[in-house]
Amino acid sequence: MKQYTFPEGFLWGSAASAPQTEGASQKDGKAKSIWDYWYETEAERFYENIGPEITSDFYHCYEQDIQRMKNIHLNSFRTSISWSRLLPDGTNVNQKAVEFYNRVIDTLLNQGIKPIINLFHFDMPMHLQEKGGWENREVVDAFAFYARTAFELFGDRVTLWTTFNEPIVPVEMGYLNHFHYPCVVDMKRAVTVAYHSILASAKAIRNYRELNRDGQIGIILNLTPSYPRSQDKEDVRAAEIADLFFNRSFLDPSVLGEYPSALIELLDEHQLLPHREKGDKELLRHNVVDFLGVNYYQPRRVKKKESAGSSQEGIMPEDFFDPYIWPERRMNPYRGWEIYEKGLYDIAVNIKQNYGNIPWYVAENGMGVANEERFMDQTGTIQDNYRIEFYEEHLKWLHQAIEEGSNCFGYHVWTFMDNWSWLNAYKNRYGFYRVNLKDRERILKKSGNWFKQVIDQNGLIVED
Ligand code: BGP
Repeated sequence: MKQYTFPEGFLWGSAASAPQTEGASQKDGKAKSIWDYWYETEAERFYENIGPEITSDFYHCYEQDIQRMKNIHLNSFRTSISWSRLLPDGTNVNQKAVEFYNRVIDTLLNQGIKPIINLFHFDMPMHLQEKGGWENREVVDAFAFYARTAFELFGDRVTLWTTFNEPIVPVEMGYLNHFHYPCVVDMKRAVTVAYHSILASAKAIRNYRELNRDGQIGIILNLTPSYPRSQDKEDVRAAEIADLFFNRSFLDPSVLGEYPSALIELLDEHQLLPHREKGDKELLRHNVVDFLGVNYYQPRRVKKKESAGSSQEGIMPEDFFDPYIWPERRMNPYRGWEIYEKGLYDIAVNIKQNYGNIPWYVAENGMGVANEERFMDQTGTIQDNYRIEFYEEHLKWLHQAIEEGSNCFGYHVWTFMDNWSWLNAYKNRYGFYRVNLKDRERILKKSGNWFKQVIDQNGLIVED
């Protein structure tokens, strides 16, 4: 048997978000987010017409759910606050929301589960989207106000905060593709959205530091290591550009306090630079994160541009490279994502070598599988061995990185219980607990028990 022991005090837990778990989307004074609005107007865009109104009903079941977390020994849990629940009109605090988040935070703490609270998980309040969302610089200040409000209300007990989860996703899905509202396809506008998101993150960090709370603040990024098809110069260049657009566009300003000059040059060359104002550079330079959360699901493989022509919508990131299908790749066929465990190690090495070995944790890693009821045994337990294997292989690489000095302080899976997904609703299930859609009953899967053991051992004990 081989042991993979993790550092003392390692955070073992899971991640979630308000819009994917809370439900009660129109209850107790919550205003509409873009998701509520979009579902109301175009329900057919949602998988099986299932929208965000109920999701996994955490709003009503949080107490039992936190007990379930405790039952499998999680020592930490990340979720987000819903901006449109806390500040329905952008200015006045909704007391019902304060009560709810207070109860969630206090219950977690009473159970010995450390809360990590995120502020933005793709859920722009609709009244701000009507003003242009992240395209409008006023929204940057609206976010900073929301962040300050949350720090003031909950910062006495929450000591780990994050400003954004995967801020590149609204850019990619909502402004480069029509998969998230507002379904715009325009790279210039996408760049502005990205730029304003990073300004908003920096302003929130500044507010947090001004309040002098006893805690730390970070950002959660989905880092997709970019691998070139070959060491050929043009393939390598293609991978560098993909890395600039999809990783370094948020990683560098968040951790190093400035954009990579290669990204600025590239955007400038194509007249894509956003409008900047005096003081922006200083704001970024002085408000870097204390730690990073890294979501890792899949790598990005690219080759030099071989296919012809650009799209009708003008220049797009894909004009600089083509996707490359590695003949040896293994896929999660349900989600269509490559499984490449070593990617996690490569991320750790990159953070160590190029980002000052900043403290970081795996903020999401997981495997969504469709029709999991196929794997249910006579006792009703889903035998999700594929998920256990997925986690084990990632943990081995993570362990190696830590052995080599990576400053990783935790591992959070996506996710604790099946929850609602933006594009796929409840098609692909990720949870340690199955959520039965008829009555929202939760049933522990085999992987939940496996994780409990991992936590008890503070690592893996596996056959050599
Ligand atoms: C991440 C998001 C999560 C979650 C997860 C799984 O990108 O932060 O919100 O949804 O991916 O992806 P999906 O739900 O698309 O299968």
